Amino acid sequence: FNNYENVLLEEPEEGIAVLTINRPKALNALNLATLKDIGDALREVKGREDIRVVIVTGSGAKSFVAGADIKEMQNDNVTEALKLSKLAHSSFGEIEHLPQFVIAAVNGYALGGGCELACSCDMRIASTNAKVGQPETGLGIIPGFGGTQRLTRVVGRGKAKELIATCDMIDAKEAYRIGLFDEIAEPEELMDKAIEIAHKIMKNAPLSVARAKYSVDRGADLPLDVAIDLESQIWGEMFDTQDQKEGMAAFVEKRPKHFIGK
Ligand code: CO8
Repeated sequence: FNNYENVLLEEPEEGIAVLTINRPKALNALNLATLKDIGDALREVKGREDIRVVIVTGSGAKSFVAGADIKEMQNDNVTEALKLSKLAHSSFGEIEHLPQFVIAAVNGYALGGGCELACSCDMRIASTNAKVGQPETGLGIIPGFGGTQRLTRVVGRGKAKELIATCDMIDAKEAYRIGLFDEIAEPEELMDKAIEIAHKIMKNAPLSVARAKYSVDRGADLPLDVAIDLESQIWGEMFDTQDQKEGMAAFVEKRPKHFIGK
């Protein structure tokens, strides 16, 4: 992998990439340079077919991402603020466009843009010391990195509006209760838990995982009958893959399967 100034991109084991937001002195707050690095790193991962799962986390024990960089945007005018928001949308959008499955390992504060980054991932595992919230209305702005949209799709309209309007910072247990976090683990077990889930995903057919992710994400924004048609179309296409033949033959012949991603 390339070197980036504000993120670390590593492959701790074959098939798994870990993207660590790495500005610990600002609790991993997202400035323009970091948002650009996130997009570039994800585009690099997209080109690596051997990578099956990406884990996104923050550096240090305290914070996942403490939001957009308030000091950098403090004096922004409307045009500059829009540039920041557009860059974030393009970088976070890469996560949804990746064929790989993306797990957020939320290791501490996930505030504002941090919560929005976590909501862009395919699922969220958090450490028991994680804290999450959308503090924007207390700063005189609104969530601008997808928070009013993706958070709503994760927890529903009522909870999203409550979190945004109150600026409540909730703990991991409460975030788990409302479905914002899918799993919780002790801080020292967070990465192991993420990797354990990655291993389960990696046993399955790569194209199936990628196309199912696409079907869930695209379908969620379509009327049900259109979404069902989309699912049908993709389901049918899977019968034109070698992995469908392999997966079913392995079952019938009672032998281990060997998927090739084609
Ligand atoms: N931006 C810039 N610097 C930050 C940020 C941030 N978001 N968060 C923390 N830092 C810096 C602090 O300024 C401090 O730096 P220094 O040592 O130079 O003073 C350092 O990180 C450590 O932070 P604290 O001393 O504050 O640590 P505490 O343990 O006391 O507090 C908190 C931790 C509770 C996380 C606290 O730092 C905090 O409240 N941070 C701000 C959280 C926040 O409001 N985030 C939302 C930002 S807005 C946003 O994300 C909007 C996204 C959409 C924007 C759309 C634009 C168009």
